Amino acid sequence: MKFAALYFLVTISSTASYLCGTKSPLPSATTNSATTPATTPIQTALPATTQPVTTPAKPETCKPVVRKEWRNLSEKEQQDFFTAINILKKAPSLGNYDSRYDDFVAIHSTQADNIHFVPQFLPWHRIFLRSLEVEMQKVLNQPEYSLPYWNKALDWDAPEKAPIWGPTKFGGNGQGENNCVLDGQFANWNSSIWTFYPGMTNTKKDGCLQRRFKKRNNITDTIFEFAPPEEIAALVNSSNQYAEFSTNLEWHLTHYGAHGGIGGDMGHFADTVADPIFFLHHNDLDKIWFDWQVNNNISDYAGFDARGEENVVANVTLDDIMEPFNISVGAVMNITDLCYQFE
Ligand SMILES: *[C@@H]1O[C@H](CO)[C@@H](O)[C@H](O)[C@H]1NC(C)=O
Ligand SMILES: *[C@@H]1O[C@H](CO)[C@@H](O)[C@H](O)[C@H]1NC(C)=O
Ligand SMILES: *[C@@H]1O[C@H](CO)[C@@H](O)[C@H](O)[C@H]1NC(C)=O
Ligand SMILES: *[C@@H]1O[C@H](CO)[C@@H](O)[C@H](O)[C@H]1NC(C)=O
Ligand SMILES: *[C@@H]1O[C@H](CO)[C@@H](O)[C@H](O)[C@H]1NC(C)=O
Ligand SMILES: *[C@@H]1O[C@H](CO)[C@@H](O)[C@H](O)[C@H]1NC(C)=O
Ligand SMILES: *[C@@H]1O[C@H](CO)[C@@H](O)[C@H](O)[C@H]1NC(C)=O
Ligand SMILES: *[C@@H]1O[C@H](CO)[C@@H](O)[C@H](O)[C@H]1NC(C)=O
Ligand SMILES: [Cu+2]
Repeated sequence: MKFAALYFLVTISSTASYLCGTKSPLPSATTNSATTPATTPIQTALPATTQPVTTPAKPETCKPVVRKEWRNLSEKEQQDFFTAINILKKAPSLGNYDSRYDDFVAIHSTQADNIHFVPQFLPWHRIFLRSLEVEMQKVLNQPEYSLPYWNKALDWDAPEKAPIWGPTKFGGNGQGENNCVLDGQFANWNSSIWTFYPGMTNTKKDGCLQRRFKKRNNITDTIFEFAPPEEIAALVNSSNQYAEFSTNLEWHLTHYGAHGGIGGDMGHFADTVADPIFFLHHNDLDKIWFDWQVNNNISDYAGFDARGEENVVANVTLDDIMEPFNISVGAVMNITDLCYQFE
């Protein structure tokens, strides 16, 4: 038993369109207001059950945006990331959360048990990142804006020295008893959100953005090693079957090492998205998957459900709809259909 199958009763709506050439108006909060009577503390946090609607169609015309590695961005492009995320952090929630940004935290938390240790792990996180990218384009009013990725392998032996942690960038390790992030562009962020931890009771996170670096060689403010580039190459080459590759990636140091090594919110299974570094980390994983797809088989999708006592073959197809996005797995296999590329 890897973790208990607990579910949040929350559903967050984001009616953005993720595909090329489709209109994506920012929905008004009133179309998503809660109608469910509250009976428990968790349910009082519920937004409506309205699902976003996207059309899993082939793209019309679009010029894919080009996602770049963090250190390949200009100063302005880096600042655009912080600007957009901080706008979303101040924008009103479409549900009953702290902000529009926290809606994204809640979407992941809500779905956490459906999207990990199952074949949907990679496609779900792909559409999740794309949905944030579309929101960032809207608040920046820059249709060409692209979500950067962090090539963690470049910093594998001393991840805390990566330029991404600069005091005018993401900031560094958490400080004090609560490991609160006090520097960088997200300094003094707070979130309050119901979440759960596998096998434990539902918990309310209510407080600061937290990081708690897992020390390397017991040295303060260092981060335990990530996977070096040759291990990423071996991972991409580790199987020509999606079923095996997906499992290999999810259980690889390049995935869990960043969650556990950065720690704090990133180390939490469900509310990990509370730290925006999550998006650059998972974008790196998305690129690794796409590299695999190009080298192997872009339409391969199968695998195991490893959530229970033992792994069982998962009953999945490319037609499966990913909640709450109302888009099929098949519609996200080729990133060009989602209107982005990697540099
Ligand atoms: C999901 O999208 C399909 C079209 O692809 C649409 O027919 C359906 O009504 C949508 N479902 C919801 C719940 O919005
Ligand atoms: C960074 O940009 C340069 C020049 O635009 C390009 O040659 C290089 O491949 C890019 N690096 C990465 C990691 O994409
Ligand atoms: C976060 O909460 C602390 C303690 O309640 C408060 O001092 C601080 O102003 C809050 N920060 C933001 C950005 O709301
Ligand atoms: C790590 O550091 C702590 C406190 O400085 C010390 O008590 C502990 O013994 C150290 N552990 C190792 C493995 O060196
Ligand atoms: C990938 O696997 C092939 C065949 O097993 C091998 O020839 C190649 O060297 C491997 N590449 C890497 C980067 O490990
Ligand atoms: C993805 O779709 C684009 C546009 O249809 C196509 O040119 C490209 O070959 C596809 N990629 C793969 C790996 O099949
Ligand atoms: C790619 O994967 C699909 C779906 O599993 C399968 O039908 C197809 O035969 C595979 N193609 C190759 C070349 O292995
Ligand atoms: C697989 O899922 C489909 C669609 O939900 C269902 O009809 C079918 O019975 C399932 N097969 C097995 C073996 O569970
Ligand atoms: Cu996740």
